[in-house]
This record gives sequence, C-alpha cells and structure tokens, in this order.
Amino acid sequence: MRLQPIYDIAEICAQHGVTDSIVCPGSRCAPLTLAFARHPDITCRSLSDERSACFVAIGLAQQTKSPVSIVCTSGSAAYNFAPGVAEAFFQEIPLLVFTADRPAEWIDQWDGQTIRQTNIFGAHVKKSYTLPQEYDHQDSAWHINRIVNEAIALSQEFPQGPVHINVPLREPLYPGKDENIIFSKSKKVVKVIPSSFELTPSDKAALSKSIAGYSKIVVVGGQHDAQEKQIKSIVRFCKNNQAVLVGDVISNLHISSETVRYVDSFLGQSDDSVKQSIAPELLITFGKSVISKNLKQFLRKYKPAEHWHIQPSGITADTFQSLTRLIHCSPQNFFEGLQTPEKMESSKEQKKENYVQRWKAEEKRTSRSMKNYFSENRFSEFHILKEILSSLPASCNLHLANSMSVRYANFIGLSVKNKGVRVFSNRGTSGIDGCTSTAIGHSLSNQVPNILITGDMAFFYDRNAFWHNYPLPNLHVVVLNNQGGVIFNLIDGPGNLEEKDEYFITNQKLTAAHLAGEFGHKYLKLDSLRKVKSTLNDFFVFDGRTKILEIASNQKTAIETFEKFKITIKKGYEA
Ligand SMILES: Cc1ncc(C[n+]2csc(CCOP(=O)(O)OP(=O)(O)O)c2C)c(N)n1
Repeated sequence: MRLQPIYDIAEICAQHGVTDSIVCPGSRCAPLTLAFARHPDITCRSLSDERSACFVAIGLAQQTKSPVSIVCTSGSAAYNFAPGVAEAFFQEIPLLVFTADRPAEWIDQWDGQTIRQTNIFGAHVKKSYTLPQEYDHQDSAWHINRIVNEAIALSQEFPQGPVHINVPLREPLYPGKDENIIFSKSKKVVKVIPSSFELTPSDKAALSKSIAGYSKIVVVGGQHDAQEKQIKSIVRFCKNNQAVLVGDVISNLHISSETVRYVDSFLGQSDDSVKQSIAPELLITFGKSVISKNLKQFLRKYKPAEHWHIQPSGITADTFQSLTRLIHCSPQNFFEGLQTPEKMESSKEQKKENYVQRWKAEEKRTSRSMKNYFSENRFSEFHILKEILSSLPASCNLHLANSMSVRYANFIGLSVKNKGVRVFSNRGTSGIDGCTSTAIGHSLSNQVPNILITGDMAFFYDRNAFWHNYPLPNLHVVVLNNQGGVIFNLIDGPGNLEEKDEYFITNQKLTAAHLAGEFGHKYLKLDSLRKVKSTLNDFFVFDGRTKILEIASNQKTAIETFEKFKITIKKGYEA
C-alpha cells in the first residue's frame, strides 16, 4: 500500500508507549488521522481548534507521562499549534507535533491551505523534521521510520519537549473503498535505555564537604510535579544540613510541613534588614521556574556566594544571576546521595540553627498575619479563593490559570493537609490562552477531581477548550469574574494612566452563564457572603456533571482587598 509508511507512524508511536493522540480535522492529514484513529492501542480524540488542541495535549502528556501525538492539516492550522508548542517547550512536555503539508513543489503556488511549514515553530521545538514525500524506494520507508523513532526519543530526552514532524502528502489521501489499514507489526523500533545520571562517590564526597562549609543554605524548588519519595529525601537533606526549604505553590512542595511557602508575601513587605538576615550563602535549586518576583529580586540583590542547580543534563537558566555550579544528576540522587555531615563545633552549629530559625520566624509571622487577614468575613475573590483552597478534595489536581489565580493561590499557599493535591499551571510562557484546555487534557485522562481556578479573561479567551464531544465529569471550574484583567490594577506600572481601562484591564461584561448553557454544563453563581457555604458545598459535589462556578467579583473590591492584604502583612512587622 502506497501510504503504509505513514500508517505505520501510529504503530511506531504505540510501540514507544504513546497512548493518546489528538487529531484536528482536515483533509491533507487524512492518512495520519486514519492511522491514529484506527490504531487499537491509541486513544484518539478529535478537537477542532488547533490552538486549544495543543494545550489539551500538554495536559494529556502531563497525566500519562508519555509523549502525546497531535495532528493537523496544512496551512494556518499548523500555526495555531504554536502557542501550545511554545508552552510545551518551556514546560518541557514531550509532544509529537505532526503537521500535514502539500508536496514541496506546490508550496508558494497559490494552492489553498498552503503556507511555509518547514521549521514553522522556529526555536520552540527541539527539532523540526520533514518526511520524504515519495515512498517508491524502500529506503524512503526506512527514512520515515528512522525520523519517527528519532523524534520520539528526542522528545523524551532531558529536557523533554515538543518535536515537529512535517508530513508532505500527495493525493489520493484516502484509502480506496475496499482498502483496509493494517499496521505492520514488524516495524523497526529503536528503544532508548535512558541514562541514570548518578553522581559518583567522589562527587558526592566533594559536594558534601563544600556544603559543610556553609551555615546559611537555602534550597528552592521550582515548578515540578513532585513525588512524595523525592520530597522526603529533600526534607531529610534539609534537616541534616540545617538548610531552609522554599517552594511556591507550583513547586508542589506543600506536602512537607518544613516548606517555607509564604516567601512571596513576606519578601514583598519586609525591609532590607530582614532580607539581609535571611540572605543565603549557598543556594541550591531544582525544577523549573518560580512564580514569586519578590523571591527572584531578593536573590538577585542578595547574591549567594554559590548557586548550584541540579538537573539530569544540559544547560540551565541563570535566573538569579548567581549560578556557579550545574550538577548533572536527578534531584533524588543529589538529595539522597550526600553524606550526613558530622557535628561541628557548637558555635557553627548554633549559627546554622539561628539561620533556620530566622526563616521560620518570618514564616510564622506571615502565617499569623494571614490568619488575621482571612478571619474577616469579606466577599472578595481573594477571600473566596482562600475558602475554596481550604475545601479542596483530599485527592485532586488543582489547575491555576495566569495570572492572578496562580498568584493569589501562591499567596494563600497550600498546606500539608493538601498532601493529595497536585498543582499544575502553564508557567512555561505564562499565557492566558490555554489554561482551560490544559486542565481539560488532564480531565480527559484521569479519574480524580480536576479543579481549575481562572480569571474571566483567561476563561473567555480559551472557550474553545469546551468545543468537543468528550464528557468532562471530573472538571469543576471557578471563574473569578472581575470583568477584566485585574492584574493590571495590582502591578506597578499602569497606575492611573488614562488608557488603563481600555487598553490594559480591557473591561468586559461577559458572564460564564451563557457558555455553561451552550455546552450543557452546570452553572453556579456566587455573589454574596450569605451563599458561600451552600454554593461551595454544591460545587464540590462530583456528580458526573461539569460545573462552572462564577464568582461575581469586581475590580474595586479586588484592588481594595489586595491592598489590605499587603498592609496586614506589613503590619505584622510592627506588632
Ligand atoms: C496569550 C496572552 N495574551 C496576553 C497576556 C497578557 N496578560 C497577562 S494577565 C492578563 C489578563 C488576565 O485577566 P484575567 O484572566 O481576567 O485574570 P485576572 O488578571 O483578573 O486575574 C493578560 C491580558 C498573556 N499572559 N497571554
């Protein structure tokens, strides 16, 4: 069969452990569509909006922990994958991005749905391949097989990420009436045994010795999907070495009671003397980005003598402008492998202990101020969100949209009580364009409750996330509807510019009720303090229906309550 090498792409993917595929409608991609749709070991879903589809694929890949293949037709369809591809690149998510194309001779010939697709995603994919367009010679089939094997391996190699495969396809694109698609089971599959990136005993000894020379050590976890075992070894390391563990809400380190989680709040309101007293000498980091701008600014200003970053291989970002050592191993291997330091002279031990206590005092002070602040019964999006985070199911995925949703949640923090809560957020590019779609990708592939917290702009931007025929019984969405982007009222900059409302906040009057109605989802509205308890009780019942809870917020209250929050944290220093 002429298209056999193309059909076999699905077989190669399946043999590499790809379980999920998303296909966007089109004709040029028909051979790929049929291959993925008919493959018995791949769950293939159809989504019409390519931009949303790519973000959904991110969610699926995060859940399945395997590459997800996405397929679209030629032309602007391919370009619409781009925002999701960039997010996947920076969040290091393995995607196999197949774009169908016209044969090369038809590019730039005023043919329909034809654009320049070679390298279309530029620097935001790990590599871009183009498959051969003729399959007459048997080496062409081998060539296609080789590229697909290589692309799958590359997507999974650290740092994981999206790989683009452009597929020029010649007509006829559809099988004949009596033609069956059969997958060749004997296809060549190149398996990769991944390297374990272990530190050698002498590396471990040298690092342990260096660590022992420091009395002020801070470990910061960036965004990652933390595993309990890994966190246990980090906490043990911190205890053994009197190191402070800091993690914002996307680090998933909330499951340890030792984690300093209010760093964004107190670094934003404390003065230089406090900051000086907690500045580290040795900073150890792992994971990806941190949310807190206050933490970034603090570490950039009070530069540690050394900054070590731990990751299995490759280069890393110098986020705090102080990187001195890149340690190539897994965080687990690093934190588990280092020797327990011997007890030192008591003055040094005391110095270390004092340093840890300084941080603990800041955390405690902020915790007290927050308790005080949230004890006031107020109808504000910030207060309601606190209530929602306190009512989360024991085991769930929490999806936080950009921008105030993830920031509010970071200020509020999760506690050890939320041990079973895994936090996800599109912090690769921090876009508002695919937050709902990514949460939906998770909802499609797991059974646990998925709770998405989003602002109105992010919610309405990504409304096509709901535009498909797959049920989402375990997705519950909270829309903080303050009728625009309140972030622009809360950051320094827009201030009182006369353009602020129209060009930054972009006031809008939409309600989520229509969208919920259109897609048949249950709509709940919360507009008064009186209804908080009963509405949240209703919202947190998972009865098989997708629920959308709209919080009737507004810019004025949101600004006032946030200002008051900052003042309360600051006042904590006067008490
Ligand atoms: C695709 C994209 N366009 C523009 C932005 C810039 N941006 C950041 S936050 C924001 C407004 C978000 O408003 P909303 O979702 O209502 O959340 P709120 O600020 O009210 O929390 C915008 C436009 C972005 N992050 N991503």
